[in-house]
Amino acid sequence: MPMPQYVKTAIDGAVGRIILNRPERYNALNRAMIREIVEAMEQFDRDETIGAIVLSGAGKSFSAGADIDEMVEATPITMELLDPFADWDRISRVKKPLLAAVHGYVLGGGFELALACDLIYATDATRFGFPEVNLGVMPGAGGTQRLTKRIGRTRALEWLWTGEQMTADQAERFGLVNRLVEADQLEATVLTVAHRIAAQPKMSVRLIKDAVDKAGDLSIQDGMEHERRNFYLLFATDDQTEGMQAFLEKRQPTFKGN
Ligand code: CO8
Repeated sequence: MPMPQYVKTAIDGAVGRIILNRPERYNALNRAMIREIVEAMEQFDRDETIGAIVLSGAGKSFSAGADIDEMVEATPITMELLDPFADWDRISRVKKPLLAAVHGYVLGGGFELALACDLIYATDATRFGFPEVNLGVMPGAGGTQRLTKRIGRTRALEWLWTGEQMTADQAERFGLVNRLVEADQLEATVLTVAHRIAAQPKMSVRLIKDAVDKAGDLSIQDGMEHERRNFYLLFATDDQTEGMQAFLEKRQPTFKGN
């Protein structure tokens, strides 16, 4: 794989880190950058030593959205042929927890990238928004769908139509972020959560994400049947034996991740 140009990656114990690294453009997402982000996610997803993946942005902001320079000459045909969203779609196939630590501007495609993550931590000065309408377009990487599912139709429409920026407080009130913290606490906070999750039995974490994802698509009864199959499957793991045995023996469990 060629050296990534727009992202930095790092491994911090059992946590894989992906840092958007195009700060001079507010981490505007060009196609190559999205591919690098997705490939880094997939690499960590395959790495047995990694239990959680943290995404963050270098410089003043998480991301000001898709790279407008790259889109300005686009036509429906060039986009159909380039199929830029094929890479975005790969994000929803990542099985491990994805945590986004966002600050500064989280706009357009940057907001969509954060919404594609499982957990979002933000600073109290973060600004969220979908300004695409101001450019004569609209979100294309899941924004209308994910925002609506999270905050409801009427609220979503107002933000998407006006293109206005949402404060961190509003985002928290709408349930879009897990926690707001001071800027100098963001990295420590998200890493603490990521390490906590990464230390949990890996198959439990994986099948919990799989079951929770089904809650958005399936009827309650089908969702519960899916959940039950995942529950049964966990009884095939050593971590289930260890977790329950440790409880009965009144000791801390030692999980092996299988
Ligand atoms: N694309 C390209 N360049 C950008 C972007 C962007 N999204 N955002 C900022 N930049 C560049 C600026 O052009 C500028 O470059 P230069 O120094 O060469 O002039 C540099 O970053 C710094 O930006 P500003 O001078 O504008 O800095 P300010 O502090 O004045 O403003 C803002 C910061 C508010 C973030 C402002 O730059 C801004 O409004 N940016 C655009 C935000 C936007 O409209 N985002 C939505 C883009 S469309 C989208 O995301 C569609 C997603 C669908 C997925 C698409 C997949 C193909």
